[in-house]
Amino acid sequence: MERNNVTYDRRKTKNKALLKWLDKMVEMCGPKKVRWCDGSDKEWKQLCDLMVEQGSMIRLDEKKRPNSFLVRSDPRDVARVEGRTFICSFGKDEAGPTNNWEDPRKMRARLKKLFKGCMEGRVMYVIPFCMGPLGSPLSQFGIQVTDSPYVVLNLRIMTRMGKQVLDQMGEKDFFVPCLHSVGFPLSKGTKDVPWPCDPENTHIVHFPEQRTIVSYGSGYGGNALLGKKCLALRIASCMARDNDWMAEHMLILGVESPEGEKTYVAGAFPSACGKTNMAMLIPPQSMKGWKVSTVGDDIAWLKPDESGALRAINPEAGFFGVAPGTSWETNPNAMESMKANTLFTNVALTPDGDVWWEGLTPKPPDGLIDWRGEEWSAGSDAPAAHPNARFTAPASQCPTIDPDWENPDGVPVSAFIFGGRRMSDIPLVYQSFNWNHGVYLGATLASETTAAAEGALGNLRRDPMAMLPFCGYNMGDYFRHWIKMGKQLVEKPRVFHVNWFRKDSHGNFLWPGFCENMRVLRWIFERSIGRGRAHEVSLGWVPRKEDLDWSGLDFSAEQWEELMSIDPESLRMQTLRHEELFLQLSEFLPKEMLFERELLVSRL
Ligand code: TSX
Ligand code: MN
Repeated sequence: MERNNVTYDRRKTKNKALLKWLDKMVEMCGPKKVRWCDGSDKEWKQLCDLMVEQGSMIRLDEKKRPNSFLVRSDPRDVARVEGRTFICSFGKDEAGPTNNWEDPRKMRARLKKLFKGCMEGRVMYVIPFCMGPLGSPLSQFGIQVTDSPYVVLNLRIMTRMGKQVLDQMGEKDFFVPCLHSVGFPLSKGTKDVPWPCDPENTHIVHFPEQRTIVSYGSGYGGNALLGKKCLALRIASCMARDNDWMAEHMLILGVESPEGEKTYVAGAFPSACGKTNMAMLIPPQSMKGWKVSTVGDDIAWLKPDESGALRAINPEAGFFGVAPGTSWETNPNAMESMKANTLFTNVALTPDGDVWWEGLTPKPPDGLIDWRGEEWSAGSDAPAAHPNARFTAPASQCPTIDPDWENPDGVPVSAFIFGGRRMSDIPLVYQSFNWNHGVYLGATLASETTAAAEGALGNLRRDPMAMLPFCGYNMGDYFRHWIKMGKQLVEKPRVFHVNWFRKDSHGNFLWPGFCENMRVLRWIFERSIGRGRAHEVSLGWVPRKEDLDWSGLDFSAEQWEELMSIDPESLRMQTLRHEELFLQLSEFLPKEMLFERELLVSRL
C-alpha cells in the first residue's frame, strides 16, 4: 500500500498552517497512528510505562529516585554528530566556512527519500512546545513531530510543552516546524529494538530562510531534542540577526550582594569548562551574604528593552547536563535537581536500582551494570558510564533557581563572561577596554586541547563565543551582528574573560576554582555596576590582589602574581601566528576585529 490512510484528530487546533504541514508529514512518513501530546502527567506515565514494557527504559528505585528512569542508547548513537549537521541556506557564503553547507534543493531531495515511509508501524507524536516562558514576547513556538517516545519525555522536561502551548499558539502561523525520525521503520517482519536509529544515514538539517529543522537517524540529545541546539541556537541565531536580538550559548546567573543589590551575568564557555557548575555556583561560607541564583545553564536569548538595556530569558525549562564529573562535591545543586523526575541516559546502574557515573563517588559501588547493559567492575578499562552520559532534570528542582527565571520580560544582564580552559598563558580574569574589544575576546575564545603536554603550550581549539557548532549562519556576519548590537545598546554589558584552569610549572592548578570563583564573580559584579577597582595591562583591565575579596582563603601574593602573569612576547607570537580560524574566516571578518587584533599586538 503506497497510500497511507491514517487519520488524526484535526479538531485539536484551528491553526491552518499547522494542519497543512501535519498533513504533509503524515503523508510522507506513513505512521500507523498520530498522537497529539498534551504534556499531562497521565501522558508522562503512559509513555514511561510503554517504554519500560518495550525494554527501552528501566524504572529506577522509587525510594531512591522517584519517577526517574535509565535509558541506554545504541552505542553508535551517543552524541551530536557535527559532520552530519547541515546549514542549507540558499548560498554557501550565508552558511560560511565553519558550517557544513548543502544546496537546499539537493538536500530536500535526499531527505525526501530518507523520510518516505520512515515511520511505518510507529506512532507519530506531535509535540507543541514553547522555547521561553509562556506569554513572553521573547519566546518562540515550535512543533516537533517525532517517532521517538524518548524525545517526548525529554521535551516535557526541557521545554514548556503540550495543550497549553497549542492553545496559546492559536492560529498564529509562525512556529518552527521540526521534523524528526529515528529512521527505523517497522516494516512487515522487522522486530523493534530498544533504541532504534539509523547511524549510517543520520542528517541534522537546518533551513535558515524557512526557519525549519529536519533531523533523521539519531535519537540522542541535540540531534533529536530539536528545541535545544537546532531551534534555540542555530535557527534562533538567524532570527536574532534579522530582528536585532541575540541567541547565545550562555549560562545566566544572578549575583546579589549582602546589601541586596542584584544583577545578572551571562557566560559562554566551550565544552569541558564546567559551565553547568558555574551556573549553579555556591559562594564560599566566608563570603557572608553573597548569593548566586540560576536562570539557565546553557542558552540565553537576549534583547534590548525600551531603555536600551539588555534583558535575557532562558529558552529552556530543564537541564540536559553531562553526568560524569557531577557530584555532591562539584555541584550539589545539580545533584539536588536530579533527585526525582529525572531521565538518565547512558549512565551505569547500581544493584539497588540507582545510578552511578565516573566522578560521582571516589570508589564505584560493587555490582554495577555499565551503560551498555553489561556487568562492570573497577578493573575494567572502559568507563561504566559513557563520557557523554546525560541527566535530564527540571530546572524548577534546582535549589538556587532564580525567582525571576520565568519572568516573561527576562532579567537584566550587565556582564558577559567568556571562559576558556587555558593551562599556560591567560590570567585568571581580565576585563575588555570596551564593547568591540569584548567582541574580540569572544571571537578569539579558545580552549587548550587535553592532548597538550603538562605545562607546555598545547593546541588551542578556537570556539568563538562557544558558538562554533551552533551558529546558523556565517561566523563573520555573527561577529558583525555583535558589533551592531553594541551600537544599539544604551547600557552595554561589560565584557570579561576568565580562566579557571591555569597551571604552574609542576602541572598543578594555580586556582582552586569551584566555589572560590565567587571571588572573581564579585569583582565582575562590582566592575559591572561601576564600583570595583582595576588597572590597565596589555590584555585589558585586571584587579590587583587587594581588589578581590579574600575572606576565608589563604592565597599568597606570589601565587597571585603567577596566576595573573602575562608573557607579552609569547602572547604576541600567538596572536601574530595567523591562527587557523581567523584565516579561515578572513574574507568575512568585520574590520573591527582586525583593528582589535592590531591594537592588541601593538600593546603586547
Ligand atoms: O567546573 C569546574 N569549575 C567551575 C566551577 C564553578 N571545574 C570542573 C571541570 C569541568 C570539566 C573545575 N576544575 C574548575 C572550576 O572552576 N577548576 C578546575 C581545576 C581544579 C580541579 C581540582 C582542584 C582544583 C582545581 N582541586 C583542588 O584544588 C584540591
Ligand atoms: Mn551547550
